Amino acid sequence: MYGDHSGTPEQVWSHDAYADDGDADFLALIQADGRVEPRDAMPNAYRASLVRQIAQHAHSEIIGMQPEGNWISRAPSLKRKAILMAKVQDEAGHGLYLYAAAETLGVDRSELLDKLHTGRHKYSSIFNYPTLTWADMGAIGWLVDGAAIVNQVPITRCSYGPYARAMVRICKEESFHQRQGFEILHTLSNGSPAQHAMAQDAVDRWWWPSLMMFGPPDDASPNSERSMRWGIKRFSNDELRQRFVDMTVPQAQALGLTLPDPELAYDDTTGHWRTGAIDFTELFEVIAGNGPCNAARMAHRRGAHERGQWVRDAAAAYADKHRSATATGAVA
Ligand code: BYC
Repeated sequence: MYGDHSGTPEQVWSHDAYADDGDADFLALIQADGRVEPRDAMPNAYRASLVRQIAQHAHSEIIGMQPEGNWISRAPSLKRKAILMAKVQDEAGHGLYLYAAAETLGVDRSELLDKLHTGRHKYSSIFNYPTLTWADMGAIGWLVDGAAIVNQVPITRCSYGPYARAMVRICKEESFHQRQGFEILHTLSNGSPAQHAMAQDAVDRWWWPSLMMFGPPDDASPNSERSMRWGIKRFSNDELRQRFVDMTVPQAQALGLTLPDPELAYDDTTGHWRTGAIDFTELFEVIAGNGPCNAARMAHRRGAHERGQWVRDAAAAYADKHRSATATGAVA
């Protein structure tokens, strides 16, 4: 029975069907484009793959606060500072929704964070590059959030209900982020020659890493086939990458900026923009921990987690106090 919200999660997670690798009811639900809900029986591998993807996504959101957080104190005006602070706070919120979505699969947030901190979980390669100038705030908003939208809008139709629903609000916020990045670059591109050059330099550095965000090419993507069959992913890595390129080239033209690819050309027969070859060895190196900022990002994250221990202790003590006061009737 799918969409059944009765019983406790523990009761359903110990259900026999949970250990099975995809029974007829589950496959029929997926084929009918239905949504799997937390208390539904699901194959172990489906659950594990969702935990893997949602956790990586959540980790990316909170690590993604670092490159932009780096510029809050140096934003060029009060307005820019307020916008950037709101954006970085949005990323924290996205992490929160996504960790909560992962928890509906029976994992604990502290376990997921521990896996991130000990290098057993990945996060997006894109956040291992440095933010060298203010124009990087524009390039991240325009390219990184632009890529995120293309990748994440299809996840609003993911077969797992809580992940799909979390993505609706995230995508709306990413859309605002992308526009603010475009606006920063538009201002710089139409400013002084030095500002234009700063905008161009940022685009030159962020273009190729943004294309790598979509993951390895389809023929080197071990998870894609099954994730697409199960409705976790709706499009392949290469399909989404192409969609992003087609969307972004005209926007670069509107900005008066060039993309750093001499082989970029419009293909009349397919109606798509073709890029030069992407250097995927760089992606694999960054994923393996050898990008320019991997060590710094992880050290900062672990430090922030340790410094936040008192907040978690205080919240737990407050919750305990509230629980015992409620049990003794001291709180209505
Ligand atoms: N970086 O079989 P594949 C954001 C891993 S948040 C690192 O194709 P899959 C934003 C992949 O995990 C951006 N690792 O995997 C935030 C897999 O390893 P495991 C994050 C990568 O899952 C703040 C292996 O390589 N977005 O935009 O089918 C501010 C083989 O790959 C990367 C999401 O997480 C990478 N780029 O497809 C601004 C969206 N690419 O797990 C913006 C949700 C691949 O087997 N996730 N790997 O050990 C997805 O859509 C998919 O998980 C991916 C990868 C397309 C990323």
